[in-house]
Amino acid sequence: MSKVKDYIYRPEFECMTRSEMENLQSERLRKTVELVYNNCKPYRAKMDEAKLKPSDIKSVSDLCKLPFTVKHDLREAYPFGFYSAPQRDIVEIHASSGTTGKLTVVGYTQNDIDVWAEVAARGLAMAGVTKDSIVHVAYGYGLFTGGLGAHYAAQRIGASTVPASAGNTIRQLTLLRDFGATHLCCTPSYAIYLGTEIQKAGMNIEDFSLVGGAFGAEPWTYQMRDELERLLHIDALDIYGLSEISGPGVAMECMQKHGSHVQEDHFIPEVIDPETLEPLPFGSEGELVFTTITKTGQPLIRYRTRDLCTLTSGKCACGRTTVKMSKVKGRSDDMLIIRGVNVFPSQIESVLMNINEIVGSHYQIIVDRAGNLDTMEIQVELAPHAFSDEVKDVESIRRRIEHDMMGNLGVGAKITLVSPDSLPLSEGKTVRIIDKRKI
Ligand code: DLL
Repeated sequence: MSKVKDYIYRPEFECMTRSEMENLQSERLRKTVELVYNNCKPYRAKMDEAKLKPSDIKSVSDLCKLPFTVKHDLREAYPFGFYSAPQRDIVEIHASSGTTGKLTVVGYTQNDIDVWAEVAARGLAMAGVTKDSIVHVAYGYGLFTGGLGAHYAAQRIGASTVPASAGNTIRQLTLLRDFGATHLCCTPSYAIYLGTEIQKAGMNIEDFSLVGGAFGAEPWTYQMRDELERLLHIDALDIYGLSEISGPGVAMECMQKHGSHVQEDHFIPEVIDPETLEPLPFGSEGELVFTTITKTGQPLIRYRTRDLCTLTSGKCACGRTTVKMSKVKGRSDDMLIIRGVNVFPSQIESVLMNINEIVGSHYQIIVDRAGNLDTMEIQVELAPHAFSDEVKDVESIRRRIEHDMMGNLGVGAKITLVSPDSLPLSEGKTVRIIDKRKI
């Protein structure tokens, strides 16, 4: 029997009729387009190039006229070139990995933090979080949006929030049990890990008070949900988000456990064909694109997430009418998510390029899952001149690379040095990534 009582935090928005929603979206879209055209140079340039004026955008049906935004645009404007607000109005800055190791920066006004807290609170309400709940946040705090996003959501609802942050499993379990946490927020793989460690730590799940949790930042399957629910005796719900749009809470699964409701009065979702860039109808799988319509610090127009999924419309059995997105089925680029941390192969390459004892371009990344935790091994070829019989020399190069990787990627990787010319060379596209995880 389910222990979670899903309730609708903001029925006036989450249960709107389609025409009410479209009217609201149209009004907010017009304002946003006006705002970015007048205040954000890259958007003015994009719209001028497309020969568009803000007055050409009258309703959501005009959305398809607007140009797309991609991660590369944000990187080119690094750090603050995508702001639509003056620096003095930005109250918080987050960042996530960019394709070349340069961070993708997101500036939030107080309004944007309020929007984020609101949407994420709607999400936690789906997991039954109320003022009486104790929410243990084991997402990392910092530039990553997981920790603070879940934190803002729990505080908005008025729950007791435990900002545990990531790491130190025994301490996490002790806090969870002793503080009587009712809800856990962390990556699904870490939650499973916590679950499997309970017995090993000499603890008993019966002594915990957990009923539910919001798990995301990385793709996970229905099978993982079953495992997580069995291990922790909870209802495990999916929470989706990305820093560029706001953070966790852009969409969240309700207790129907079949798709995540997109908070579409704040973020308009579209699914496009990643090749032709044409919008696809509901029910078709494609790349998810978002337009923010209430943010003021760094609103984004038609931002290509690279996440592949399907959108569906219609009233959900939970009572909500907002569009639902399926679980993310993969990505249309080569970004890897390792224990919730985004990693691009190009970041790894740029670290390797700076180490002259190795052949920086000869490497292979092997991603796997040990138990339920992601592992990453990077095999790199030593340059002939560095190839020595002295084990200690080789070991010191290996440790240096491991250290630099950790510093640059924010997640550990096992480095294996191999002899020159031992990695497979392919005729066509080099296979850099071997992902053995079954997701
Ligand atoms: O991962 C925000 C977040 C934190 C979401 C905590 C949920 C919970 P980024 O670091 O910018 O932001 O990474 C965004 O992570 O484009 C997806 O590829 C992936 N992702 C996030 N949530 C999910 C999910 C945060 N529930 C990128 N399922 C996104 C699958 C997810 N993938």
